[in-house]
Amino acid sequence: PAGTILGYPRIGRRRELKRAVEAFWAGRIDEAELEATAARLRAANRSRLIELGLGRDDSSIPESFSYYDQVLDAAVTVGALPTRFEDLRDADGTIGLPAYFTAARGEGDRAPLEMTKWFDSNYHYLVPEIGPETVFSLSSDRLVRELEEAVAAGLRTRPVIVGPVTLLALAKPSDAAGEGFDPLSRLDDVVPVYAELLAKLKAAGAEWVQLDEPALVSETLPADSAALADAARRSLTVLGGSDDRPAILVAAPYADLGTALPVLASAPVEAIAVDLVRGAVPAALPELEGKTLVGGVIDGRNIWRGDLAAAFAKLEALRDLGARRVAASTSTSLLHVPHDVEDETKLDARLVSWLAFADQKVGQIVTLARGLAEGRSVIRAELDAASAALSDRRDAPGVRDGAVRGRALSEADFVRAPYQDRERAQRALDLPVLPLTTIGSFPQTAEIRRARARFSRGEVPQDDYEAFLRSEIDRVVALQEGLGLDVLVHGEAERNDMVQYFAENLDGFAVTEHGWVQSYGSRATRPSILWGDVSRPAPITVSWASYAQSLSTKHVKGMLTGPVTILAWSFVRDDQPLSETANQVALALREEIADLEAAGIAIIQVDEPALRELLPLKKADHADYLDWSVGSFRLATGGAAAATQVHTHLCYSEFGVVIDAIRALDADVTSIEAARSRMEVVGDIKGSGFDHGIGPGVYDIHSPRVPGVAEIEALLRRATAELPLSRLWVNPDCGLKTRGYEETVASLRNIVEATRRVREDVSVPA
Ligand code: THG
Ligand code: ZN
Repeated sequence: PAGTILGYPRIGRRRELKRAVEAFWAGRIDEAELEATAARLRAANRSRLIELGLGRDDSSIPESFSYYDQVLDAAVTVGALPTRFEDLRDADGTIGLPAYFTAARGEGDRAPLEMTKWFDSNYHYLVPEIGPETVFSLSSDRLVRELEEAVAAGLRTRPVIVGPVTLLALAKPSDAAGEGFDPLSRLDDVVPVYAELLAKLKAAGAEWVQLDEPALVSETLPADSAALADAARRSLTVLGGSDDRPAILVAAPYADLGTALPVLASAPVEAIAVDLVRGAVPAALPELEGKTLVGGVIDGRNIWRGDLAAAFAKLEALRDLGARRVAASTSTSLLHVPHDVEDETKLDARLVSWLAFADQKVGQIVTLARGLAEGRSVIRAELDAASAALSDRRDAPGVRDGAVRGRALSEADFVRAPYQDRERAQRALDLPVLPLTTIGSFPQTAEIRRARARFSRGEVPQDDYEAFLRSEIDRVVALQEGLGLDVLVHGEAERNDMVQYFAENLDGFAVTEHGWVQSYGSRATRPSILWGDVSRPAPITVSWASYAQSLSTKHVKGMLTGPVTILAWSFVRDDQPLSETANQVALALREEIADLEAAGIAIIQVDEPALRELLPLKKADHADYLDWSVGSFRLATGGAAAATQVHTHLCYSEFGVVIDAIRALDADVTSIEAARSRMEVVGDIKGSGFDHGIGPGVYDIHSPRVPGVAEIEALLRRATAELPLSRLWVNPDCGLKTRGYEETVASLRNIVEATRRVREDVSVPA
């Protein structure tokens, strides 16, 4: 085919898959009904792609469905199930849906597979566990059945599966594996199972198959680039060497392939897909004869209509490399973008004309493919229309705002008073040893969600809604006072999402109605669209924070989301460097901080849970990223008085890669996740020389389990043994919004009691 996409959203235009999967988990529908709903969704997606112009029978439509996650799909296909789930296989050894979902979500003592970020995206995959004991065998024919389903409907689609190198490179050693075990060492054992799968797909009618090998572009995985490229060469030699297989398309998106590209070019496969949005068109490429080069020129990571003429020019440059054929594609799967901008009836029409969600991107691919087949002149009108939209965007009001751009920054804006001076000034806060606090959000009850939904539908007047929110704050403040916490929060009942809330209250952002993007499993977010220069028309959080503060003599924290996280969890404009956009958001937050201070808020938390997640895949890009990301946080907080205590919160405990950045944030207090790793992270903190306030979490909020007093006490003692008492804080791992009140109150009560016990031993008489 002259045009294709690497994958399509699978959650459904109205999140139908989420509803069906969650209904199945709750026992409201049975497996057959879930399968039927999923089959209808797949059929609807195929029809939609045909309607948009992809071919019925040329393998240009990817078969890229997943019930939960594509990495879990691949692991299950090759039978790489951790031993704790082995007994859940069907009698014939097949891994069916119940075992699949149990591996994803856990059950009783069976811990689920760990979840982590998929490359530098906001999608989370499940981490396979692989050891010397893993027995690889074809254990699911789901992909074969989905192809058969398409064939039966008269279509020839292209099955997509995560390839063997990426599967192993993303895996972690199983519990049974010895020290230093490398999952990639099992490559030769897993490849034959892939070969068997390819033979079955061929027998079922597949003409092409797509192997996703994005691990080849990453420099942030445990395996180095040379080892990954070598593994790719070995696996493709075997898979390509078989004559009982469909044609193979190897896709390695998310960044430049670098030295892995020649390896793929010389492998016995029929097509290679390269990311030409993040990567460059190679200058030359030997050994391409007979191969198809699939140019990923339409950005799969954002929602901009973009420069179609420039995309076409990249394809023309690819043609000069001497491949047999060149095809147009998206740079990555369209998994990262919402379905259809036509569904957005409330967005400004002018903004809509600048946008392309998945379906519009498919339309762009079809256009480019026609241009490749019939010549540039036949698509002139489409190229011109895209260019016109681009220049309309460039000049539209709000995209460039003189008042925002006119502000000059100086070095001093990024620097607060020296930490020692701040520490001294902050003694006026009069906090006890081991101050007790929470991360910010309290449980989002069904009542809160209902009230917000009714307010946003216009069914409840603003005054009533705000009165309801104040009554929530009354309750949450009283609860914290009763428990004996030292630094209180207002609970964030007014926020749907920690990014969307700010997007709704800042100029330069738009929010969507149906723009859902899968985050993990059945969960999704609606990233906001950051389209213009960012400014703050009015204070955002001040009234809630000061209302809460009016209820207590204890300090109430002001709660903000940091600039890097706001960028990471939005679709960000692509017409200027991220650093510039980040500084605009930072300046808006800086104004908010000044207003919070003026309203008497003495402790202000600026969360940056996404600081790690935007870290580029290429090491050469790390320094620049850390420079601007840390810089934007410092710009946001740099105006705070020495006596104002600035907190930050990060949602992970892998201190390693970003410890220098965390230190450079120069927050007075940093809270991090630590409970799941049993406080192991305090060793890393100590080793790194980190010397500001630190709150290693003592309560794993990801689980409904209530930690006991003795257990929390042991964690605290481990922390006090390693870190200076004067800098230690006591808090849960993360916000409490996904927990219920019952377990939250029980857990906080135990945290307070454990802290009381530790304080008794450590307090020195004044
Ligand atoms: N906000 C935003 N992006 C995020 C997170 C966030 N990305 C990373 C991380 N947190 C992802 N984690 C989650 C956790 C829960 C949900 C989604 C992503 C979730 N979503 C609801 C669902 O799918 O049912 C919908 C929420 C809603 O109604 O808005 O539960 O915190 N921006
Ligand atoms: Zn967190």
